[in-house]
Amino acid sequence: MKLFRLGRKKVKPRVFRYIKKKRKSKPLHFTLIDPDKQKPQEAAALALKVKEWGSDAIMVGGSHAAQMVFLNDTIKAIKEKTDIPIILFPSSHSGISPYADSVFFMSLLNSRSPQYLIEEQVKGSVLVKGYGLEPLPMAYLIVESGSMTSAAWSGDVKPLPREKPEFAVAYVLAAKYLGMKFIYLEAGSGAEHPVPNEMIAAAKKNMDKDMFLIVGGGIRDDKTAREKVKAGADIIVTGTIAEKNSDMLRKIIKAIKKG
Ligand code: 1GP
Repeated sequence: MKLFRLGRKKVKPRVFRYIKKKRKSKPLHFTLIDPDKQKPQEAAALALKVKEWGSDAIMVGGSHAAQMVFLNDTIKAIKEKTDIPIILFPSSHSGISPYADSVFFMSLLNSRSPQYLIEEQVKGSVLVKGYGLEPLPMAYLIVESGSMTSAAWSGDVKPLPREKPEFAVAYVLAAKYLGMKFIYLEAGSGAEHPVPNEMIAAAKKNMDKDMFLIVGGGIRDDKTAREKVKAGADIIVTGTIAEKNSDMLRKIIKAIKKG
């Protein structure tokens, strides 16, 4: 089949509109589920729980390329249990599944490797079109967080120094001028320190009104989540805390929704 014939149906920006509409009233919380970490049915049960607690979307992905079969089965199981939007968060083109609603079509802008800057995207673009997935254009930026995280190591990253928000701003401006709608400041899963508030504030100040700032990595309590929202985050992502302390996750979501 010729490439231009793939996915001819026009993809509606449903998830983008959903995020935009929800953000008008409150900041958002996304739950990251790594398909390698639990069985599909457990992931589905978690998705159902977090939706009840007010989480706005499920991101599915991880730093290690999950086996396709786990990825697909996890997404299908989540879909059976809940109607919460499922956004792929792929670490390579093999993290793209036809069963999701949309995909963070992301470039790891502070990677030193062309693989994460553009090569995986070139391979993935054909899948996104063929599967009819809604792409959400995102700049992914990894911030120093105390020690080497899997994301920084696997992505061959030059992490943004914590004390230099101006470096982050330069990347944010580049992403804005390239037309990206989401900026993800990432400390890395299980990070020792989350993204600094000053960096969040500086990034947000330099973004357009129709752009969204995502912050994640190492957010383990409600006070920290609230601080990040106050500093300017539109969307907070948590992953690890769901496995460790679901009561705290509930508190985190509540704190984010206070605005
Ligand atoms: C990783 O930012 C996310 O991409 C989530 O991090 O697991 O530390 O919550 P945590």
